[in-house]
Amino acid sequence: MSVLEVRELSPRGAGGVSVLELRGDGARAMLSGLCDAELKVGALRLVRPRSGGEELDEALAWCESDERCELHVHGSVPLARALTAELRARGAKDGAAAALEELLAQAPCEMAARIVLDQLEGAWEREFEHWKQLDASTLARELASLEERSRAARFALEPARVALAGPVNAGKSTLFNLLVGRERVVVSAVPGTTRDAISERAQLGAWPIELVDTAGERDHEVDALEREGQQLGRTLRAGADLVLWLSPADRPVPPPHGTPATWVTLTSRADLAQTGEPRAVSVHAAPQTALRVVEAALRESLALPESAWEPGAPIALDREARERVGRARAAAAAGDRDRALDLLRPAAR
Ligand SMILES: Nc1nc2c(ncn2[C@@H]2O[C@H](COP(=O)(O)OP(=O)(O)OP(=O)(O)O)[C@@H](O)[C@H]2O)c(=O)[nH]1
Ligand SMILES: [Mg+2]
Repeated sequence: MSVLEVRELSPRGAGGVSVLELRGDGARAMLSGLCDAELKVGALRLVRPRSGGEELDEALAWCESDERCELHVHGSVPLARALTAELRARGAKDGAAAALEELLAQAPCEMAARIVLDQLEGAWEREFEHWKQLDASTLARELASLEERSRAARFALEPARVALAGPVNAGKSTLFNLLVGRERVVVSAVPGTTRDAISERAQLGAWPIELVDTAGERDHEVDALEREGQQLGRTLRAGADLVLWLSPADRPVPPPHGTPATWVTLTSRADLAQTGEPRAVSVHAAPQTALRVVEAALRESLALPESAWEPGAPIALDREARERVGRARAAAAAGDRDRALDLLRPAAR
C-alpha cells in the first residue's frame, strides 16, 4: 500500500511544459478518470483532462505502471495549480507537503524541525505575496538575506561533518565523549588507543553535527592495523566540513603543512601547561568552556549564526531551491523583477 501523491516535476512557471506526477496506489485509475479515457501502461496518449465538467487543456498522459503516471500540460502556473487541485479533490495527497512531512520526521535537531514546520505552514507562499510588492533592488536585498539564511539552514538539516584529528594521546577521544555526552569510545594513556574511525551525532548549541573520532597520527611503532586506521582518518578528514586538529599543550604538534581552511587548531589538555592560545581546551579541568570553544570554532569556520530559525521565515530547503534563489537574486539585481518572481513562484499546491 502506498499513498497516492501528486507533485509537479517541472520547475515552477518556467518552460513551455508542466509535468505533473501521480505516484501511489491507483495512480493510473485516477488519471484515467480525470481524462475520461482508459489509459494503458506504456502507451502515450493525447487526452483532455477535465475539472468540474470543464475541459482544462490538451495534454499528454503516460503511465509507466498502475502506480506511476505523468501528465504533460502546457507550461502555466494556474493550469498546473487547477489540475493539482482537481487531483487532490479526487483524493491524491500533496506530494510537496508529503516530502516536507518526511523531512520533519527526520529533522536532526529542534531548529531544523521548526524551520520545516514553518515551510509546511506556508512561510514561502506568504513571503511570495510580500515579494510581489517590492521593487527590483529591494527584492534583491531581501533575497540576499534569504540566500544567506538558507545556506546556514543547510547545516541544521544536514549536520556538518566534523572530524577530530591530531597526534596520538592528544585527547581526541576524551573530547569526542564530552561532545556526544557519553562514554562512547575508549580513552587511555596508551598512545594509539583509537584505531578505527567512529562517528556519532552530537549537538553544539543549536547546531547538530556528525562527529568523527579518528586514529591519532604518529610515525613510529605503527602496525598495519593502526596504519589502516590512520589512512581511513585521512580520507574522512578530506570530506569533512570542519577538521579540529588537537595539539596537546604539554607536547604541541602543529597540523601538517598546507592544510585547507576547513582545519582549526585547538590546544588540548590545557591544564597540563601554560598556554596563551585562545582556543585552548581542557576536558578534565573545564568541560563547559571546552564545549563553548568547539561551538565557536564550528560557527566561525562555517559562518553560522546562533540559530538559522527565524519564526515564520521562508527557507530554501534543498540545493535546487537554493540555486533558484541565487538565480532570482541575480535577476532582481539586474533589474529583471518578473524573472526573479517567476523563479520564486510557489509550487502548484
Ligand atoms: N590532564 C588532562 N588529560 C587529558 C585531557 N584530555 C585527555 N586527557 C588524557 O590524555 C590521554 C589520552 O586521551 P585520549 O582521549 O585517549 O587521546 P586520543 O587523542 O584519543 O589518543 P589516541 O586514540 O591514541 O590517538 C588519556 O590519559 C586522557 O585521560 C585533559 O583535558 N587534561
Ligand atoms: Mg583516541
